[in-house]
Amino acid sequence: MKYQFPENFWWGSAASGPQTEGVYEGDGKGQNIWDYWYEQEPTKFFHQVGPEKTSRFYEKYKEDIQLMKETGHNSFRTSIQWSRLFPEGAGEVNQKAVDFYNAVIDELIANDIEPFINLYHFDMPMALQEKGGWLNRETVEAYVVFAKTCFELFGDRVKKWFTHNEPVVPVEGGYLYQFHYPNVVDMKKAVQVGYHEVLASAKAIKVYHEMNQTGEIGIILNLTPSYPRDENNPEDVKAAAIADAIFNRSFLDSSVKGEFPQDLIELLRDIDHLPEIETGDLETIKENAVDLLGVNYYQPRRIKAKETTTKLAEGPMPDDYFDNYIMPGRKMNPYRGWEIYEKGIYDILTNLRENYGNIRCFISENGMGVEGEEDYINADGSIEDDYRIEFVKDHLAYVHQAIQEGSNVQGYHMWTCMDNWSWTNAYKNRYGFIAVDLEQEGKRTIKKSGRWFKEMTDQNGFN
Ligand code: BGP
Repeated sequence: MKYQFPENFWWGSAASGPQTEGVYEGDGKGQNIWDYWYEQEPTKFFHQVGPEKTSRFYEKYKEDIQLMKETGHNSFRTSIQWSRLFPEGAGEVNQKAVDFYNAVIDELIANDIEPFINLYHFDMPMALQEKGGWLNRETVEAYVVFAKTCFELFGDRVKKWFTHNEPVVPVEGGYLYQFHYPNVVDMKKAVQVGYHEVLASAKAIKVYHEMNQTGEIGIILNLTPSYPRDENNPEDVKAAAIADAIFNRSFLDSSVKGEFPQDLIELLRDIDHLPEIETGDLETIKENAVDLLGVNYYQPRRIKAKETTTKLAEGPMPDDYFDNYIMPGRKMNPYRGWEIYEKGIYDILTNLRENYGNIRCFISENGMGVEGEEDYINADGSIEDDYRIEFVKDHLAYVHQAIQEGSNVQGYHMWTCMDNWSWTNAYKNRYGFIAVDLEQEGKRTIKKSGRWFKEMTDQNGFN
């Protein structure tokens, strides 16, 4: 079968400033929570490569953009590091940061690669985190200034903006399950943090539209379809709906429909965990829905009704409402511990078509992290990552099916272009189309998947 995609489909990859740039304390960059955490606990991170180095995009961006071209990109997403532009989170703009992001944007455009720019990718400036980070309402206002400054500086050339990448992750990681700084367990705080992220997003969208900018602004969400163990068991179905409300609809409904799901509101009210809301907030959220949606998809969530009574923490936790279910025989990515379920991507797109006004969307991340890719290396240094090619094809086949059925899907971005530094795995799991050799100053080599991607995008599809 031939999988042909619509004309002008966005093909490319995604990355983020903190995971690729490196150079902390260079050219005036301020500290963010990852720089700080790494300094405090370097052994927490594999391979001892921290965010101060990552993949050296700051110095190698020109070379990297050539490699993007060679691997068939017509678009590329990265983020502007808040702590690079505003070293203190607010106040003075760092001119060196302006110069750097201008140079990156111009280089992308000169190579016919459309820049997609995200504003927040887990990287709270430390100066703001010390005052509570997203818990503190002042951070929302500082974020709006940051966003407005970015639109003013780069909006003449950047036409695709995103307010957040995966806003649920700082909530889960920082305030529930301890894999992001500040590494606490407190569901009430988690709710407030999530609420402030939603509010900040709506306020940035409002500013963007008030400035009469000519592009579009959206949000990038990691959607994890929530499947009940037994569709005929009402208890399993109910548990799966709660997981869906907490992890998906919390941000999806508020971003696309401008309102929070009623079942989530009731759940939070029952445990006295509703966030602090100021007059006018809900109107701002209602009136400033996104123009387009980025969907990051890696894995589904399998859920069953609560059987175990184990408590994870003193106070309420999401897991008090459901158990995660390990489906027998499921296909796994053993390195990352994530289930590979290609049809999940189709189910998400169908849900968006049927229940979210068929909002214009694109796959903004999808990918496969693999440990020990050096085992697949050729004599010429390239990497035979056929499994990655299969992974992309299998997911794209479902994207194609959704498009045939009317889904409003505009593109597909892989995570990621260059192997890059990851929050909890450093360089253990490699995701890139292009290998980065840490022993050789970050030397780049295109993997087999990168070459395949070029052929595929040249034909705008595959067989
Ligand atoms: C997404 C993030 C990315 C990236 C990716 C891979 O959730 O948006 O920043 O890191 O996941 O996950 P990981 O690096 O944790 O394996």
